[in-house]
Amino acid sequence: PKTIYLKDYKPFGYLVDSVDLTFDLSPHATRVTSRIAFRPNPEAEDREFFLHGEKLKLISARIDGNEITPEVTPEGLTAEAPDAPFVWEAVVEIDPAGNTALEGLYMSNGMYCTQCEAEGFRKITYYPDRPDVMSVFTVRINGTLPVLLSNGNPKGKGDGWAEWHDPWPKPAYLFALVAGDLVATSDSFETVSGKEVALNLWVRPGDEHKTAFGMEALKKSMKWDEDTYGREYDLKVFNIVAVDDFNMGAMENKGLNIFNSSCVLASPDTSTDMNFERIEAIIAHEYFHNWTGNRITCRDWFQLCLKEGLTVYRDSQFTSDMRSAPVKRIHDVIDLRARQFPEDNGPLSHPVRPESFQEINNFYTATVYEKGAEVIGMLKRLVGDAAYAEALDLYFARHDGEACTIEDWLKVFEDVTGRDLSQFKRWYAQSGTPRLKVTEDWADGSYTLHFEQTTLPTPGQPEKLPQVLPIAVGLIGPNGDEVLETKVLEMTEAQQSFRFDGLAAKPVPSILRGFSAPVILERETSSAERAFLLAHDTDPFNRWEAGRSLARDSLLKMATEDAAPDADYLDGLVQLLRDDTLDPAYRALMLGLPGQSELAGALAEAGQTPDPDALWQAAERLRAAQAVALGDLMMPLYDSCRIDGAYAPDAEQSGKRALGAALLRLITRQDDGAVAAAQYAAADNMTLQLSALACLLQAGKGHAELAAFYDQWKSDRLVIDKWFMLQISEAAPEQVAATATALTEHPDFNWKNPNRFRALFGALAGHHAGFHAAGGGAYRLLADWLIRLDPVNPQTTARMCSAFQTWKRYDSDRQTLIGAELERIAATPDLSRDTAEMIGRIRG
Ligand code: B3K
Ligand code: ZN
Repeated sequence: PKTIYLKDYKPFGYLVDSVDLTFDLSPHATRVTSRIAFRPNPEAEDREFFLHGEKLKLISARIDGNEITPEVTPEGLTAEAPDAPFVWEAVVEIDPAGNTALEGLYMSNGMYCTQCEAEGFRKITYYPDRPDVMSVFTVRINGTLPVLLSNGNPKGKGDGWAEWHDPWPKPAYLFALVAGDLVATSDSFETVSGKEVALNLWVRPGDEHKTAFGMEALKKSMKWDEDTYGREYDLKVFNIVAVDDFNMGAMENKGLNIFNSSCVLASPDTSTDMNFERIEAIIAHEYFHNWTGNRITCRDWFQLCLKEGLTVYRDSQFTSDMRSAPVKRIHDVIDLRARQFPEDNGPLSHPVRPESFQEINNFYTATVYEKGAEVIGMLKRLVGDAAYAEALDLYFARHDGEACTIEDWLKVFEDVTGRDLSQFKRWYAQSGTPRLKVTEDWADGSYTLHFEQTTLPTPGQPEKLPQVLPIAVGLIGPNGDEVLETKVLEMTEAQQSFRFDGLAAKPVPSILRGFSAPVILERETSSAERAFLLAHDTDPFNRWEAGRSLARDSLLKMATEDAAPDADYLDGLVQLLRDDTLDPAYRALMLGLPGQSELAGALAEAGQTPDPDALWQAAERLRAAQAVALGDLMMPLYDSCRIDGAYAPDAEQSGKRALGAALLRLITRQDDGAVAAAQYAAADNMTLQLSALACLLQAGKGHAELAAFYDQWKSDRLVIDKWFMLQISEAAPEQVAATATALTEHPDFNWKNPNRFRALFGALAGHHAGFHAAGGGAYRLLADWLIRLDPVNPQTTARMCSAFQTWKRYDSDRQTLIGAELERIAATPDLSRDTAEMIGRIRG
């Protein structure tokens, strides 16, 4: 397979003035007729006329009306084109019903839909399928299905046809088409300048009761983007469609967002509070792309973080505004550590802006998205809120309608602030998570913090240079009062010290408040000092972090030295949970423990070999100790989490239910599941039903409930995904592989559906002790199924390969077992480019 490099970028030889497409829909033989107006690109040197095209049957091709015979390869075609404006016309035939890869035009439950990002449009027709080629599209759909949708505004429709026109130039990856027997929930939004926008959320008949929340989220997002970023919507209609078979979460096609049904459909009886929050965020994310991604797009796919990092950053701001900002920040950091840190510190490590790839779909990663968003958060912290707002205004004004680069993005900040951001740019170019070591000095009223940053070598990057780190710091006096409010220290050197004078007593530092930079903080401190911060830190993130690091250290000592649970941690936890002034959501987070994989990573970083069983036992013991420490507090607190009145998926109610669920986990350890069974029986929403069932399963009970749950929900795919997932994630480690194997034989294991495949195998890979259980049964099972899925759906297969990315952390037996599975996958004949690249990188 060919490697593509950022440094080789060249503009396309032609510009596209307009694209006219006609689709004659037919499941196995859809005809696509294209009429494309090209003209030489004055900015380009090379005038080669190459159009991408894959899996297309070329029926005819014309240039300016004259039939031609282009040179066709599996990747595309080349033709002799004039050095003057001309019209290209082609007719191709495609097979949507046979398209199981779910890229290009495909069918899901009798409905046609598309997924073009990143390079799927080339499976629809011949085209310069690259994001810097932007054009205006007009689409005609001929088909017998009642609803026929494409991008932009409706132009006309009649019996068996519909026409759409999108006035905004766009790259082909934002093209979309949907045709199906669909019903809409409709509403409208009046934009800030008084324009009426028709909003539709399209679903399959039977799903109408799950649309209300998504529609509200859309309206909130539209309003928020006007209020916060001054961004107004720019078409007469905004359509969202829910699809059951989809490779990822959702897609921001211009005016026609397509969503995995799991990321848009919601109702209290079938969705958890977490589902609701996620749906609200994804709807916002896709909507926000209308400006950050669509109006201003990426010059090439190396610039993916330009739209994704910024849009994730924007959706996290939105969630912080809609819900609790500290809780959102903590959730984001938990997620970053769980998904991005292992990526950045293993064989798949790559810069936020990668410099090469074989298959771009493999780079829709936590690094590009979430680290990309962290980088923007740091930039905002460094320049301040006002300059950030000004820079964004300039970005929109200067680049609207363009395909841009990270250089363009940073330049607006440089122009607004006069800062030189060349060092900051390393955040885009250097991979790996910086480690920040802190030591301190205290003498005569002066307190000094010494910082040292290092980043370990990563694939292709043996040497690392110092990065700009905004380190938010506060100081707390011995009596618990803050003596220095949050101040952002700007670290630019490998080693740097900051002094604070005129202090009456040696303070306790609160470092990296709000997780002001995505680094690994290394600081030797006593658990007493952490407990002090847990009690007194005014920064809600660092207060949580103090508890988290106490729990982490305690678990690591328990796992490696057979230590007892840390008493400071347990005391601090009890104090916090007693504190009714604290948000229940926040207290629920305090009860959480660092994930098993995160602990394994921490041990590996410290040069030790993690033992999954020991880590599992440690967590079990610490949970038991939490329950004992909380003792009599648990039941009244659990009772206080009960909600009288109607269910609402808002921050307040979700917070209470989250705390109730965390407590129920502990209570179930002591009461054999009595309270959980009662909660299950009384539950009138999915959040309570599922959390009760999870507790019961974890306690080795709940068989009757599990069967009843299946019976109740067997016709709801999204709930049955949860049923698959839960049985694995709540199984005891030694039962995980067998449970998963049995579930693969269940008649509902429709493995070609990505949600179902991920429900089962995501849960398998996510159960640390179960996945790594001795013997390697889980490794083998996953590898078997990756091999089976690859020819059907390379994208989903490749994504799931990352379950193996941490394999070098483990002991030699496990490494041998995983290594053999990786080798077996690699040796599979005709492995997809997607999976081959991933396995190749993971093997290193
Ligand atoms: N831009 C899409 C992701 C496309 C993934 C292609 N493999 C969704 C999003 O980030 O909003
Ligand atoms: Zn996105």
